[in-house]
Order: sequence, then C-alpha cells, then structure tokens
Amino acid sequence: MRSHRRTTRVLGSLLLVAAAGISSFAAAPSGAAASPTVTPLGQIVPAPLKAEPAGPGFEITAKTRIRVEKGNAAERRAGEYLADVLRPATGYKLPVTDSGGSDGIRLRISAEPANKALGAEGYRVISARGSLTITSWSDAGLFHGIQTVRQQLPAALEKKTRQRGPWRIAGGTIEDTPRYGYRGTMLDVSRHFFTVDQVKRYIDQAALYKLNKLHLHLSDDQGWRIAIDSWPRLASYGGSTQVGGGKGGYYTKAQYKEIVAYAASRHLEVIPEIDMPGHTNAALSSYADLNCNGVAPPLYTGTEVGFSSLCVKKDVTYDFVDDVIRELAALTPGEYLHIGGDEAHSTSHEDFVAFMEKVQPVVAKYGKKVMGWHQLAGANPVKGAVVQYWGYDKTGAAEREEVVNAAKNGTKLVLSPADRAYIDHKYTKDTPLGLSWAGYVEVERSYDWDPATYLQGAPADSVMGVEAPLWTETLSTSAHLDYMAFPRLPGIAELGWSPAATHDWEKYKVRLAAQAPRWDALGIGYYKSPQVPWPGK
Ligand code: TNX
Repeated sequence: MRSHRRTTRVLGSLLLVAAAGISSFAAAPSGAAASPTVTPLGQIVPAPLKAEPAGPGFEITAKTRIRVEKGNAAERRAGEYLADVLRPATGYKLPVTDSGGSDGIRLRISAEPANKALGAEGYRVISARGSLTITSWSDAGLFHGIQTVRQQLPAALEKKTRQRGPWRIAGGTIEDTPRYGYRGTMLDVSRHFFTVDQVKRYIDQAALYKLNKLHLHLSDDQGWRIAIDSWPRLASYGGSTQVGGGKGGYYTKAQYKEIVAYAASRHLEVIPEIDMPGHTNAALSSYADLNCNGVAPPLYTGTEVGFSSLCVKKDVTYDFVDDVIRELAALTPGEYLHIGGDEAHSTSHEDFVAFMEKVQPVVAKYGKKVMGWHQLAGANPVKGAVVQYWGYDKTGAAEREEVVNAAKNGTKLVLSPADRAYIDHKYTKDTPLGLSWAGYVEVERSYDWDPATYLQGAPADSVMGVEAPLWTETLSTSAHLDYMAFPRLPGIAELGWSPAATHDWEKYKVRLAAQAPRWDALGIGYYKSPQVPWPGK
C-alpha cells in the first residue's frame, strides 16, 4: 500500500512535468529561480470538459488591459471582479476598458451558437500570445471561466500583497460546461452562528470551485438566525444562543440581503432552509403558543436531535408557517425554499404527512419551489419538489425505496450521501473536529463515488446534482470550517461539475495537491490528508 502510494506520487509528478512540457513556459527564464512553473492547461479543479494545449500562452503584464464591450454591464461587472482578483498580487493597474482593441484579456458574453452549445454555465478560454479570451453565453459562464483562469495562474496570485511574477497562463483552449446544474454546499448557521463576513468567506471558497448553490440552514433547535418581522422573538430570543451556550446571533433582513447579493455576485443562489416540523426548539421556546401544551420549553444548547416538533394540530402553527415562508420568500430571488423535514422523531408519521400536505402549498403560494430532506419522499412531495438524499451505506432498504420511488415518479434528487458528502464528518478517528455517525469520511472516500449511480434504482436523470452539507455542532470558527471543507469541498464540486469520464482518484489527487499552495496563500488551513501527495512531501 505504502510503496504503491509512493510510486503513484512519483508517477504523478512525472506526468505533471511531461504535461508542463507542452507549454513553452515550462522552463523558468534563466536566473529567475523563484519563477513558478506554469500550471499545465486543464490541471485545475474541477477538471474541465476539454483542454487542448497549443502555443505559447498568455502573460499578464503591467500593460495588460481587460476589454469588455461598450454598454455591456454584465461583461463590465465580470471585468471588475477579475481586476479585483488580479490587482493585489500582480500590483498591475489592469484597467477595465471598452475602448476597442483586441489584445489583453477579453471578456465576451454572446449568444452565438458555439457559446450556446456550452450551455448556460459553460465557457471557453483561449490563451494565446498577446490575448486571453473568455467567452460564454451567460455571465455565470464568464464567471466560471474567470475561476479557471485564476487557477491556471500561480498560487501567489491569491496573496493580498504584491508578489513576483511572471503571471503566465499555459497556451491553448479550454471548453467547459458542468455535468449537473445543482452544485451546492450547505452551511449550518444554527448550531453555531456565523457572521455575514464569515459566510462571505465561505461563499468565495465555494465560488473558486464553481459551486452555484449555497443552502443556509437558518433554524434548528439551538438557534433561529433570520429576522421575521411578524414573529420578532424568533430571532431576538430564539437566536440568542447556540451549541455550548455562546451568544448566538441572527441576520437582520438587511444583513441577509447582503449575503444573498454577495452570493449572487459570485453566481451562487442562496437556498434558505427553515427546518420543520422537527428541529424547532428555538421557535417553540420563543412562542409558547406554538406548543401543543402551550408551554414554552427552555432554549437548548446541546447536540441531541429529534426531540422537538411544531404542534401539527393547532391552527396557529399554519399562521406561523405562512408568515415565515412569506417573509423568507420575499428575501429570496432564487427558486427554492427548503422546508427541512428530517428527523421529525417527535412527530407521528400521520402528523408529518398532514403537516407537509399543508405546508408545501404555502411555498407555492409565495412563488417558490419546495426542497426538503429525503423524509419528504414519505409524505407525498408536490410536483416540482426536490428531495435531498442524506442516507448512507447503512440506510435501510425501505427508506431508500421510498426515495427511489419518488424519483421514478418525477421528484428530482440532490445527493448528499452522509458517508461521502457530509463534510461535517471526521476524516479519521484521530482528526479533531466533526461527527462520525455515518463513519469516517477521508478525502478519497468523499471523492470516489458517482452521483448517477449512488442511489441504486433511481433514474440517472432524476439527479439534479450534489451538495456537501457542513453541519456545525462541533464547528464554531472559520478556521474550523476551512479544515472540514478543505480538501473535501473541491472533490464534491468536481463530482458536480466534471464529466464522469474524467473521474479518476489517482489523477484527481495530483490536481488536488496542486491546490494546496493556493489555500496557503488564501489563508485556508486544510487537513493534510496522507492520501494526497501534497507538494514538498
Ligand atoms: C443529521 S442530515 C442531521 C442534522 C445533524 C447532522 C450531523 C440531517 C438532515 N439531519 O440535524 O446536524 O446529522 O451530521
């Protein structure tokens, strides 16, 4: 095992060198010992659909301009974003200009057939002497193309202060488009509260790997995190603590809108979740009326699950649900509202079904589509509902069947298998943070599965994509989030983006390892898994 690993590591580096040889920049200019080698075209995460190395490639210099078309606001926005990414480390001016001319970095959104053929999120990058062109049918595609260019540049680009170049990009053409339209991660801001800035940091990390959905778990037993005007105590009281008894917190509507807008600027759609009818202690302790016995329980700061339930038989429950969904829908430009539905162990099955029967139409009434954890499959999901599968290798056949049958009947699936995609789980028994009810989730295990076949019997076309949930019972700082998400989040992103034909752990781990200097430059502290051939090891 050990020697096998070492052999593949050496082989991997040889392959890298060989591939770099295609680019004429492979050798650093004489005397420039510190010059970084150019990243071979396509050696990025997620792996692109196609990368064809050719020619000498492009170099960003002090004279480079970023060219957009006159009057094209989306191109200009992308141009300004790209300039913000490039300016600190290069120290160059990089003006964004619409003055015409064909040299420099050119950003183009157009509906020409070749762009349309790459789909709504696809893009093409052409790197040649004198010009680097990114084209797409959409602004999202252009943004993803920019992430590709970023990864083709030296890792030092990510530093906040001026670094030595040269800033070269291997020559050739990348054509790229995602395998799945849903590529997400979930952040649990309920068990521990995370500030707007902490959420923005996580959004930027997700965007670097072309994720396009941020699911926010906004309520649970331990905390209610979003201001609801018609039920103000949800946030002011229900949000006043967290796991371990810390002070918690909540987002005002203005702060929440700031998160949504920031995510949108990175082409991520925010999917807010209010978990119901279980996982509701924070709400139940804020309003006595919501309890069947009319008595508000105390706030909860432990980590048990399954003990709370909204009172399914009371009318006030549905006034509450209507108000919350109405206010949340008004804050949500995206299509989906997530209504939870997991681990409702204190709700009878009959009540659970009755509750979902009443609540799903409320989501539609406010113009949104239902998303729910896969338990919703056992309660007549409405047409257009999406269920999120979080089972694992020990999930019973009956439970799996329920989801498979829903999928056969047209319900779409987002896959978050807990033994693969749960990035809140410990890597090994010895890693410090995380849970392990679904086993340990090392980097290879987290990457090495296929979303199209994971849930046996579900039609491949029922799978909308993948999501990596980051539950936070044991996580309370950005450093904790970094350590759990890296290096697993890029692997889930690759499963969502890259063609199945590129899936290969031995090759992936080499590309993944090459990301480490970038994380170092970004200040992301990651888990140095012994499964990955990290540089300098
Ligand atoms: C199960 S996954 C839960 C969460 C926990 C998580 C921890 C799901 C829908 N419910 O309440 O935070 O496990 O891994």
